[in-house]
Formats: sequence, structure tokens, C-alpha cells
Amino acid sequence: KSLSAFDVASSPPQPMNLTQDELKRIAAYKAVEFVESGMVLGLGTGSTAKHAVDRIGELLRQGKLENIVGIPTSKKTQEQALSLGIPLSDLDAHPVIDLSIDGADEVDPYLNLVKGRGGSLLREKMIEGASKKFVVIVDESKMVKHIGGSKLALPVEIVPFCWKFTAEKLRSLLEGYGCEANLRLGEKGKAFVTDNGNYIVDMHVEEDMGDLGAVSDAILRLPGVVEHGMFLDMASTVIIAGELGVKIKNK
Ligand code: ABF
Repeated sequence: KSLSAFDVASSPPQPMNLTQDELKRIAAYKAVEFVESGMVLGLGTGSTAKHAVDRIGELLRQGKLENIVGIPTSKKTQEQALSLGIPLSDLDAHPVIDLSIDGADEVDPYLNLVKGRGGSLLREKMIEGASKKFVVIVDESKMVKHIGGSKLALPVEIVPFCWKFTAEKLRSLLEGYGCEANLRLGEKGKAFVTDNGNYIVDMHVEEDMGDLGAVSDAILRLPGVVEHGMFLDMASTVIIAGELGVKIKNK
């Protein structure tokens, strides 16, 4: 028996059995639909943003986009963009960016984000904060009720000088939330070093931190702290790819 148009329209969407990487690619390609020729673009970092940068490179190669200038958020993205032939510049030359596209580690219902588990939070915050539009691309596993209060960490970039002192200050600042502050390790068990020559402390917070703006200010006031991974009120749009399709949330 064939289905009528009404039956088709009212049948519930069926799960597509996609891998997490396929979901990331779907979100990334959707975001690239916002890109227009002539734009200055913030190019994100991470496995989701990588798909967006690949797609921009592909559209440039096909002549479907022209006169794009990319501002990379990390050395890794810079290398990727160069290998794809995307013309690059920086914030000094382009202090206003038309559109940035980047991934996130957590997104709350108000579109506040945790970023920086890839280690590029400082450049990401500078570039995405200078963007007229900031589109975040995630698969549905990144959606949380409260940012920072999950089993994952809130990253904080700190200067290497007396890092134990700063890490202890951070831990005691958020002690009431069951905070542990661990130096992020990289290769061979040595401290992970960011593109800016700094260290990262991953803060594991067990509880909802409540007033995120107040927590953000308190962290930034600590001498030795360079930046943290809470991106509050910065995303203009979040594209969420899930098993049942793509959702777009605007601020
Ligand atoms: C960057 O990549 C980071 O800010 C965030 O930490 C991470 C997300 O990684 P992925 O897309 O690989 O999950 O955007």
C-alpha cells in the first residue's frame, strides 16, 4: 500500500544511524551555507570546525566562493587552511570579522559555551569575539543543561610562571563547587603548551556554578590567568546535528 502525502508528512523522523563524525560534518556544511563571497571569516579549530574549513576550501576551488579571507584560530587550522589554498590574514589587519564558524565542547540552553578542550580558547575568544556573527557547530552530544557542571572540564589558560600557585588559586576559588584543578598534560607527560606558549588548567566542577558571569569575572581577576573557556553570550547561532536531523538555534 502506498503512503499518501499526509501519511508521509505525519510519520515521525527516523534515526539515520550516522556516526558522530558524520553529524559533525552535517553541522559544519550547514554553517558554511552562511558564507558569502568577499567575507572575512574566523576559522575554528577542532574536528567539527575542520569539516567547515575543508568545505570552504572546496567551494573556493570550485569557484563557488571568491575573495574570502580566513583568520585562523590556531596554528593547526592555519596549516589546514594554507594546504587548501584559503587566503589568510589576522586580527590586526581585519579587526572586524564577518562570520566565524567553530565547534564547542558544551552548549547550554541559553547558547553559552564551554570551549578550549582543544587548547585554542584564547585565539578563539579573540577572533570570535570580534565577529559580527558567530556560528557554533556541534553534534547533539554537546548539548547540556549547565555548562561546566558536567563530568568534563572547564579549561583555563594560565601563564607558566608559578603555575601551581595559579592552579591552587583557581581550585580554591571554585572549592564550593567541588572543584579539582589539573594541569593539562601533553606529549610524554609534559605540560601541554598552547599556541601562545601558556599552560592549561582543566577545572572539574561537580555542580552547577550558578551565576556564570560572576564566576567568569572572578576567574579573570586572578593574576596568572590569561583566559577561560566559558564563552558567555557570544554565539549568535548554534547548529546542532542529531540523529533526527539538524536544529538551528538563534540568540
Ligand atoms: C574547538 O574545538 C574548541 O573550542 C573545542 O574545545 C573543540 C571542539 O572540538 P570537536 O569539534 O573536535 O569536538 O572548537
